[in-house]
Amino acid sequence: MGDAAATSKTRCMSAPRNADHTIDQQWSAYSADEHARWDRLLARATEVLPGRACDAFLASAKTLALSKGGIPDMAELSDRLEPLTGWRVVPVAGLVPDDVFFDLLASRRFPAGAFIRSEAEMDYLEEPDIFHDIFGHVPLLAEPVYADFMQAYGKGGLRALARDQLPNLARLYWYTIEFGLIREAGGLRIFGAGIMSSRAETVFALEDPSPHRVAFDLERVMRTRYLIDDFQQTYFVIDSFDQLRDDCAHDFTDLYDRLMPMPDIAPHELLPSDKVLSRGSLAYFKAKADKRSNA
Ligand code: HBI
Ligand code: FE
Repeated sequence: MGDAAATSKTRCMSAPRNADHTIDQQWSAYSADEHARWDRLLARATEVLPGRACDAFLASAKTLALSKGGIPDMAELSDRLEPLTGWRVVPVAGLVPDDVFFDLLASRRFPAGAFIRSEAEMDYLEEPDIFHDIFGHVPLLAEPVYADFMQAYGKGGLRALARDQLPNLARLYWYTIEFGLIREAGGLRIFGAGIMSSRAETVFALEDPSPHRVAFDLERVMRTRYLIDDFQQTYFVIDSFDQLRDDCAHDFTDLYDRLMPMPDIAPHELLPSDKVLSRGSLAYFKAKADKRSNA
């Protein structure tokens, strides 16, 4: 197969890799189809965001002007982002090892998959692609408090790895950076990148009666298991990015020790101590489970 026919995924996989796992984005090698796919993904996701995405996300997406149409050039985008918060976006071929991921975040570099999903994966994909990573994650990196939180998370990740406590910290990432909600003056909004880059989950997370919506509590979140292949059964709601940054500013060593003997919490479980903003019916999840058991 010649280069012209290669997909961006195969190009990324064969690109020479630097010691920090970054690669050359090879922006000029994306096909017209791939650029058009980005534009379609962006249009579909953006349509549902006004009144649903948090203010900082919408404002920063506008300030950063992610691309001039088509797949963004990460070096150009980084040149606009860096003066704002010191963050840069660096191209990678796909998932990078945990230690590499945390090292990059700790030095204010966000690794973004350089490939774009195939037509068959428009609504769901297993490995973060450039649309999820750039559209979902990068706008909030222009928000100074969120930007500090992400770096603190990277440093925390390096400490957690050294102590074998990654599962607890990964849950924090999942329920905030990927699937977090925030309470704003106008009402509940999304800020998590996993929701942001999924049109269906954007609507589900805020408007469907099925999931629980519970006030964020660091310990509670760190004990809660999550689903990786469906909408979330519980969404956690922060009051501000200051809350996240301040909660994550310290070393979690004592916290991990305290959590160690405590049982995990199931994704759908509510605790008497929870500050429940809305109790979900779980109807969507029950219907799915019924369908599976009848099959
Ligand atoms: N690599 N490219 C990439 N993107 C991620 O989000 C990512 C990763 N490697 C590891 C990783 N995430 C996890 O360690 C964290 O989500 C906890
Ligand atoms: Fe992500």
